[in-house]
Amino acid sequence: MRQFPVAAKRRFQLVLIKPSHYDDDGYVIRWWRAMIPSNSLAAIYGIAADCAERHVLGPDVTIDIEVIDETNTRIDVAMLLARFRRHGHFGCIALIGVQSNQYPRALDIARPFRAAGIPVAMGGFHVSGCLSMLDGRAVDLDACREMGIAIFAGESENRLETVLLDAATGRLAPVYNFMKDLPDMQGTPVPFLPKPYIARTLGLSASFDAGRGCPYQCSFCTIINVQGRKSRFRSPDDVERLVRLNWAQGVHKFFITDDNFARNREWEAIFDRLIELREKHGIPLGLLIQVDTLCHKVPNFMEKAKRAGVTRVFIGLENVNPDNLAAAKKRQNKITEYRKMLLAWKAQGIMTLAGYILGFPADTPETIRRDIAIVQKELPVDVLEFFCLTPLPGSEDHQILWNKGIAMDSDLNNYDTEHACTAHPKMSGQEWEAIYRKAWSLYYTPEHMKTLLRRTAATGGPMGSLVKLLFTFSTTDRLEKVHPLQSGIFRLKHPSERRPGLPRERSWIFWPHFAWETLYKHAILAGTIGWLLVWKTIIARNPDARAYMDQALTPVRDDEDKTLDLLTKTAGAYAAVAHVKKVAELTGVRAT
Ligand code: B12
Ligand code: SF4
Repeated sequence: MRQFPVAAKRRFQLVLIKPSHYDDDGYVIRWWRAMIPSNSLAAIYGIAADCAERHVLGPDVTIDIEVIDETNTRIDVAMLLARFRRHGHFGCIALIGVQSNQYPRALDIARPFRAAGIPVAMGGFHVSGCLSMLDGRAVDLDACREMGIAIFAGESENRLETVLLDAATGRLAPVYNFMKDLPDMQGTPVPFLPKPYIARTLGLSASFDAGRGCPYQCSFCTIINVQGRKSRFRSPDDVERLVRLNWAQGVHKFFITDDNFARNREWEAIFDRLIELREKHGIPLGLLIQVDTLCHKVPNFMEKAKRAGVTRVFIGLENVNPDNLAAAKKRQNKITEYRKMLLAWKAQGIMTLAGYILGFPADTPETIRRDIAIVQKELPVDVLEFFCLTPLPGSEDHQILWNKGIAMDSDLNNYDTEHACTAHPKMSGQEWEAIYRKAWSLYYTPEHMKTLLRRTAATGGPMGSLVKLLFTFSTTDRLEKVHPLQSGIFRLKHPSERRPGLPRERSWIFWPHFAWETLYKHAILAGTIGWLLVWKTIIARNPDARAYMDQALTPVRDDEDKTLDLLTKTAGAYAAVAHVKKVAELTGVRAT
């Protein structure tokens, strides 16, 4: 717990909790070490620490800040209740960055604190998305009102202190709605977490959002309706400040969480500053960024990304069928550009991770199998991540279904992009979820993992890093039944953390089962890592490794519209190629 000492008479207890959610058996998803740190927590911690340093509750009040990320830490409710009692309930439980799938768990966490009369506030994408797109009560927001939890919609830069003041004076409002007033980010407190909290995640990396907002209009997206379509950004000075703050505690790897860093209006100035920090000041930056499929067309973007220290890039590929992309209003994704873009990242030696959504209107189990095979053979992408198309509260898709009264899953815990939450025109819910689960093993076959290692060896990419990713992405859904983005090392469970309403398992059944499950999973994990390391060594030592070539690595050719399955297997692909040719004819620019 961080304390900000002065000659204080009172100590305000601010407990920042990022809730996890329940797995399919009803247990909280929690790990000894979670995979990725929570940027929402880092953002609020930075703002709260600034409030504490400025003594926003008065000169005689110290703010004690505690951070709990439930994906890696068990919430000790009894200990927290005792602490609040010691401080005369002077404080607040802040439920941070609550997504729709985490909303039921967040309410369950809040219950004992509200019962004890402790102020509780909640923010994040569920409440913000609902207030942005729906009537202010949907979906399930009345549960907060009934329990007396303050809802905070919008962004808390320059606003958190209002909430803290209200909590300190026992006057928390039911709703704080700033959705129509998105703040500028420049000069605001930067995201930051002290090292002991970062150490509870793997790889000692931190995170920050260099900007918010995306210009596109994908119908499944919540981000544009919560953070807006206009690009807002931190200044290069802000970014330097947070890099130096982290470097001072030995942290130099960052996940830049902008949904589309290529559309951050300040991307170049930010990269330039990061390049300076890396090349002139010797900070060994390692960065993961998220971009769109047209980023290779932004002059200098990829070259500067490399120099700034980007080692991994996440791309919202989403699908290879243009009919599906059009249905989701994701028209900026041009399948005719996919190979150029992915080859350009390969040329920089940067690994690509692509999101792939299953359950668009034209999808069936058969077309999904076909499309995964096309990706394996023809696209030089390293890691593919699958998601079920989900009407996330806050998205246009959800708003349309809600307003039309079309049935959707009433359990928000399932809105984790791993479950079928509404009907599909061509697949039953079971078929959809079955092909989602199957997709992981269809892509991560032993043969394809060897191919990915060969491609990386041939292009001089980081093989050790690829092994780590393949290990995680090939095993997590199969063994843990959760998405790799929610994963970690050594799954922890406790009988007391089962979802209310489900029976509590007896200890003599629960613990032997847990021990057996853990042993079994770790035996498979050990086998997989061993297998990957053996193949990495064999492939890396092959004297012909650099000469390896296959369809995916082949440079883009003019006749691909006739030879590639990617461009010939669907009516949408034909139309996309015809469109590119027509534009080329009219403008005189080469078609492929
Ligand atoms: C980085 C990220 C991740 C990271 C880290 C998680 C995190 N939240 O930091 C990782 C990779 C782990 C991740 C995983 C997942 N994610 Co994610 N993630 C994001 C992303 C890109 C950025 C989050 C972020 O840092 N935003 C910036 C912060 C500052 O914004 P914020 O959280 O909204 O917080 C601000 C305000 O809301 C407010 N606020 C927030 N909480 C509180 C509390 C109080 C009391 C107050 C006063 C104010 C307040 O103040 C903050 C500062 O202004 C968002 C999209 C986005 N643009 O936000 C998706 C997003 C949050 N993720 C989403 C999803 C679905 C997931 C997964 C379920 C995907 C999966 N199947 O694995 C998992 C869940 C795992 C988990 N444990 O969270 C969805 C949630 C949609 C929804 N309606 O629920 C989003 C919106 C993306 C999308 N597809 O639409 N994610
Ligand atoms: S490109 Fe990404 S962030 Fe932008 S609207 Fe589409 S899904 Fe949302």
